[in-house]
Amino acid sequence: MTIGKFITIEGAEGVGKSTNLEFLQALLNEHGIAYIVTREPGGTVLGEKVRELLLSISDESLDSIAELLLVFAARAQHIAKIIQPALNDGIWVLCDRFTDATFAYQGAGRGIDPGAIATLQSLVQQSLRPDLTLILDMDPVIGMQRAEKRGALDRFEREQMDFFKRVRAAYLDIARADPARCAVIDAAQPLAAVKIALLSAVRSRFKLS
Ligand code: Z5A
Repeated sequence: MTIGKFITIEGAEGVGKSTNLEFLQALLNEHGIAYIVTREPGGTVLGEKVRELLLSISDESLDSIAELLLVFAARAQHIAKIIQPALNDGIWVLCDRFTDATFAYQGAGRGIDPGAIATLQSLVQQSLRPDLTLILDMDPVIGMQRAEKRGALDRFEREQMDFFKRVRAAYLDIARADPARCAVIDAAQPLAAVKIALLSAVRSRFKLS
């Protein structure tokens, strides 16, 4: 049995991850490839509870290290219960955010040492890394305008613009450091152009027609 492919999609607020995931699913359907779609934080019963804790507004502010550990606790469960079993069965995994988000949000955003994040990454993931990461890149001012149109802002979306600028810069740094894994897509283009760029990155990476 061939192991499945692990594709992650990343970017700051409102870049269109959910919208573009649908295009990706259509491509895999065309090729008869079995896949699951999942997300972080989330993907399991425990992970969805953690997601609620992370996104909800509370009177008690969340300590950054507590936030980091919650993200990795959810990830450990997600890998053990969903991601690794699917990959082992030859099923492709499409994941809305993964550890690059931790380097971007908890690392660059909150200022946590990336070395500490890398240590947790090794502990929780061992050798598991995405085969392809699609980074949707856009000026965070536009992204926040899109996010605001959707209604009430969550705990992350209430951050200041500087936070989102650091997040964006971190994603671009990650892509520069690992070009074999990452494809950066200009998400400010009209959706039809984003779709073409995204699907072309996936097709060329996995030699799909
Ligand atoms: N987080 C973290 O801190 N650390 C971690 O390790 C992980 C996560 C894994 C939840 O993520 C939060 O968790 C996240 C970081 C933190 N921060 N926040 N918030 P999330 O992925 O669930 O949250 P999100 O970034 O807000 O994603 P989203 O709500 O799913 O948005 P999106 O998927 O990027 O966008 P969308 O819903 O597809 O599109 C937004 C709107 O723009 C929508 O109306 C679209 O129709 C429109 N759109 C999309 N593309 C276009 C184009 N090209 N043109 C015009 N309009 C467009």
